[in-house]
Amino acid sequence: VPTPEGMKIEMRSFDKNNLSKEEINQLLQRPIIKADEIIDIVKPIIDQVKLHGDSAIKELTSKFDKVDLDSVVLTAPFTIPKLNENVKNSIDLAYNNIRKFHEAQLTDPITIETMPGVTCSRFSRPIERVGIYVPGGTAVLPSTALMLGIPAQVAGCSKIVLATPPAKDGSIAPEVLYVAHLIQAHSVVMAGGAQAIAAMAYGTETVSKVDKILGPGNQFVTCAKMIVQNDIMAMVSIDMPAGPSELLVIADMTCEPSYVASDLLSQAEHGPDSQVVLVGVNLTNEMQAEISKQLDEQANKLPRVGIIRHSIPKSFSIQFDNYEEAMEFSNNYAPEHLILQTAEPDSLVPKVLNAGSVFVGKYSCESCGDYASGTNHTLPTYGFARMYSGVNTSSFQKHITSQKLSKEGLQSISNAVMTLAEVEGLDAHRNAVYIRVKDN
Ligand code: HSO
Ligand code: ZN
Repeated sequence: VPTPEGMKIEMRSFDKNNLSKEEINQLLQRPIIKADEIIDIVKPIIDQVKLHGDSAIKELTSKFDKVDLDSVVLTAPFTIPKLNENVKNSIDLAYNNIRKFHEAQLTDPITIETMPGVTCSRFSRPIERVGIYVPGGTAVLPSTALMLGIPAQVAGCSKIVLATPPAKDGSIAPEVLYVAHLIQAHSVVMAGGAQAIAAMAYGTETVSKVDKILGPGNQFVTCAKMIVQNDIMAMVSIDMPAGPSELLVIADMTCEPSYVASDLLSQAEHGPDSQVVLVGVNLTNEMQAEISKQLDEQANKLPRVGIIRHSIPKSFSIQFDNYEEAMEFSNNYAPEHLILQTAEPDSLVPKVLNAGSVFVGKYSCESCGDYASGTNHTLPTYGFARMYSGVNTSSFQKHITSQKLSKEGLQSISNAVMTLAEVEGLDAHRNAVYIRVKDN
């Protein structure tokens, strides 16, 4: 239930000592996504785009975004309206930091001799055509265009297609266009939702078909990505499944209550489903009350307080007796973002097993990572931090292996290969070795 206007905006609060194991497990659960209902809506949209291409995109954009498009695609070079100098410089600063960090992720080829004369290598190549999805909705997100476009550019993708829904007047935000220019995008698809995903997966008269689609989005976008990934005829992959955005803060008595509250709110303002969690280590009642007071006070001054009235009541704080328990809870929750506001935050980092990205110490707010420090903000949500990494340079690459055997190398490995081929009953395999070594 959203908090009505005039009522205190607060999280539910728990102490692990008053909870059963089941109740703690319950808190780790994310909101249930009604996948079937969403599939029923998304599937026909995908089929429509597959069948009717651009005309379907125009029809759906008119229906959902209330925009009548003359053409679906803007192709580089883009005409960029003049940006405010400070905005331009800020985008440039973010671009440079994100670029540096993602360039550092480029890996050298590996070559090793596994045994004399048997050389194995691995090298990377860019995925050629990539589609990056920049959500519209309640906020314009040039930062997401940076986070997806820069690693694509660094990896060397030859065609970057950016899709984003147009504003009510049919335009694309100048900041997003400027980023499209910086990342050397090939084209901008002026569409959002499942229709944009379908257009990039299958291609239309004017939208280029891509090999991989990356980027955050609402439930319809995510569902569309999952469907096209499973359609072998589309021959396209995606970055990861996604749910609503989330943050977990671990705080002890050395934390700054106003900072903690500001961090929780920065994630809570994203959307009504955003979930924020405060994990306290031995916080006194006074400290908990101070954080709660700060949260309410700061929230009520924010333009997006309406969204926060939905997200904060769904969120919670939970108290633990020591750092080990707090870390265990965090690892089980596997948050998209983890902030450590404790006396010795560095000492907790080695204990992080599951998280999308970690913010160490009280000056490391999530906002810095969201925009400009260098790390990527496209991160696994919904507990998928257990097995997925956030978007990074290798998200835009394939790793190819190669090998070279000398005559002597083949000789020394031949018995093992022929024996294993026999075990598997695959005689042609055995023969490919035998035919080469029999005369020696
Ligand atoms: N916190 C978001 C990313 C973002 N923040 C974009 C601001 N703009 C990802 O969970
Ligand atoms: Zn954010």
